[in-house]
Amino acid sequence: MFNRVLIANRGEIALRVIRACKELDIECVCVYSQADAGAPYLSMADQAVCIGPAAAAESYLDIPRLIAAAEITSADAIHPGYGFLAENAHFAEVCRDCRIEFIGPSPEAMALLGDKVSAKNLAKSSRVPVFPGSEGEIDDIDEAAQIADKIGYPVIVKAAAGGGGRGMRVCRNENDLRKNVSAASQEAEAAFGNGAVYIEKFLESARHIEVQVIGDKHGDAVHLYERDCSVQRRHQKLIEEAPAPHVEPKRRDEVCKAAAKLIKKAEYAGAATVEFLLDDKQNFYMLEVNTRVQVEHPVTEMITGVDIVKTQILVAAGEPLPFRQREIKPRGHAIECRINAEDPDHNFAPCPGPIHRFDVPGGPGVRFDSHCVAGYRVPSNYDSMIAKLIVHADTRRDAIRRMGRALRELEIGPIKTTTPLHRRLMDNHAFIEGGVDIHWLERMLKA
Ligand code: MV4
Repeated sequence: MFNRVLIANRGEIALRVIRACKELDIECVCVYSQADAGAPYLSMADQAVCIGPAAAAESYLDIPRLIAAAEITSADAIHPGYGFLAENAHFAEVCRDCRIEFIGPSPEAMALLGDKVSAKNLAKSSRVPVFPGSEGEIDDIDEAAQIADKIGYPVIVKAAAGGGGRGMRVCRNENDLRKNVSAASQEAEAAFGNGAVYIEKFLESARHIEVQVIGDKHGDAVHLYERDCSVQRRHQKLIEEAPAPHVEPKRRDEVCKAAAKLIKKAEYAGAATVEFLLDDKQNFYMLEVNTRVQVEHPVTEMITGVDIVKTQILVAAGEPLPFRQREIKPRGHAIECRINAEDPDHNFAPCPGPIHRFDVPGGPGVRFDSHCVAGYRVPSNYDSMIAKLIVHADTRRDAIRRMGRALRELEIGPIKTTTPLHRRLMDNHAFIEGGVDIHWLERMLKA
């Protein structure tokens, strides 16, 4: 097992990894930028190392500074959290070259699944359902137009290296397609250094379902069931839950098994998420694979009892998965609300600044993951998520009522947060009914 883990991240996920290390009796070192100096979660690590100024490019994204921090503190592993360098195969490779264990997949597995064209090809050969479209990368616009004719409009152009909605264009006719393919390719080249694009059938309305998976270095892989993340705005998730409501048991079983098969085939060691769209006839289509621990991992932890972050560390250290697929029995229902320092009444404008009041909810079935306390100042340099409120109960209806109760216990001020919006959503009939699609929240906010 590792002696010392360096945490190459900040905020709530840094604290989540600190907690996992403590429970595994592993020392941890947390890096921080000047903007995060003095943050209370840093004193919960065994050591904290300042790695640079507020700008992420000169701190949390600066590979030489992170490696230097690991070497100076004799850390034998690095946990990247989510965001920043978590899905950067070059960083994973530099860690390997420096004989520091990257707590995540090998650079090869990360590159294979991180590229959407190669992930989709692997999915096809693993009988994981995908949208009909181009056989891999488009290199001829006339050929692309032929494919689009065959599958029928609308189609969507996507960047192989994109993710989370970046580099996508919907095409409703051949004119759109001819314009969008070269524009998308140029944009992708500028943004990701990879101009590869592909096309597939565009689905107008769907739910976003994702399967949590985890593999070890001995060729074993299991799934931890699915989450529904359809409540989102501009590709930012607001609410996630598990299990996904109103999914036929047979479909759920198929998609979860398919996701586990995919990462087994990739010889993937670590935690990953396989994303799908679910159409109104309950057909699944794979979108992409996230090769990191995700923000919303707690809802899966709550229904399965598996500690995903501890398991990430164990498998990175070469341990076999400590459970078998048949031992994973989902129980009850979990919901997570993301508490962001944003004003939902003013187009979700970021609201950084000092927090004077920070009253956190508690009681049965409530989990509150946050690095914030009263007296903390939310820096303006990073993501606006300041807390995650997670509840677990026997049924979805009970979980919604419990979330409503917990949201009324939560008081954060004077900065604005997404809390009042979440309170409204827990009383919303369509949300309570369950099965809302990925466009529902944006439609609701306009109305
Ligand atoms: C799609 C799609 C419809 N059809 N692909 C957006 C993020 C990226 N992961 C893939 N995305 C989409 N891909 C096809 N073939 C609709 C979306 C999409 C979306 C997906 C998940 C969650 C929210 C979304 C919001 C808008 C569009």
